[in-house]
Amino acid sequence: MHVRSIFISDVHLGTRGCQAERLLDFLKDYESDNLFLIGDIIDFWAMNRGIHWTPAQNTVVQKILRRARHGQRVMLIPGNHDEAMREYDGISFGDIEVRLEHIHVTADGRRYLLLHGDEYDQVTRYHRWLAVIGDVGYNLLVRANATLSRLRRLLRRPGYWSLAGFAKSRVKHAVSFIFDFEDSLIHAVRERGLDGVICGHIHSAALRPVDGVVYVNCGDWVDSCTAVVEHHDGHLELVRSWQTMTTPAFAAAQAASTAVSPTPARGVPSGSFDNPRPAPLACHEGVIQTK
Ligand SMILES: [Mn+2]
Repeated sequence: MHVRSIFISDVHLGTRGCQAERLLDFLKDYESDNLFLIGDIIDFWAMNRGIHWTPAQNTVVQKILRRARHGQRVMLIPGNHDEAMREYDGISFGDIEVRLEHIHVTADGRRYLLLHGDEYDQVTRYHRWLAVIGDVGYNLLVRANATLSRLRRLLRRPGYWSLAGFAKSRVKHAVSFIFDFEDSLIHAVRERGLDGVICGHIHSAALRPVDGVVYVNCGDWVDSCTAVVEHHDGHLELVRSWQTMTTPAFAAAQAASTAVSPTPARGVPSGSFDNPRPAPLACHEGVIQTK
């Protein structure tokens, strides 16, 4: 499928948790004019503790460089796990532009602020040590999830169930933390008179209108495997990798008509990726008409 733009964040290359194969499948399915990499693409934090670099992760880097070489616009917005790149704001490395943040204008003229978002996360901003401990705990959870997934495959249970996603949706503190993060970003875009924000960082994918602005989070490629795409008419869609992988016909139908309501795969708890807060406008999971 060809789309105008792809937005991905939190790939965490260099870690065991990185689901590079799923990302490669997604990139195979989606071609675009623009590719925005919204932070934590390479995880230098985790690589201080030990590098886990697979051939698939290498291929991810090669595919991205190849897209840039072939005339796609590729922009890297560094996150906190690749903050070393932040020194290079405004510089282009070959065909890849580095920006701390960027205002993207969609095909239908809406202005979205693109940034990783850790600046709006009170935990990483003021308690770096806490963020590092949280990061180690999170990695353990993700690894436990990989084991669980293998078990599910052995037992032939359909779909992909995310333990970390489930835990996040159940833990009250995590939920209020997500709310605080979203609220401060929504406040920021409203102050700046923009139509929305597209960010990452908290590994919780969302695409939701909130009082006149749109909050979009790309999710991650460690746990939920999600990306956001902008279609040629300017509408945004949240793509979940396991859905496009398992049911390509559904993905095509979903792209063709926003009126089609997806049937959640069995065993996938609703609200495990998205915020459990109800959406104020009529928009079914993942797809929103931003017009
Ligand atoms: Mn981050």
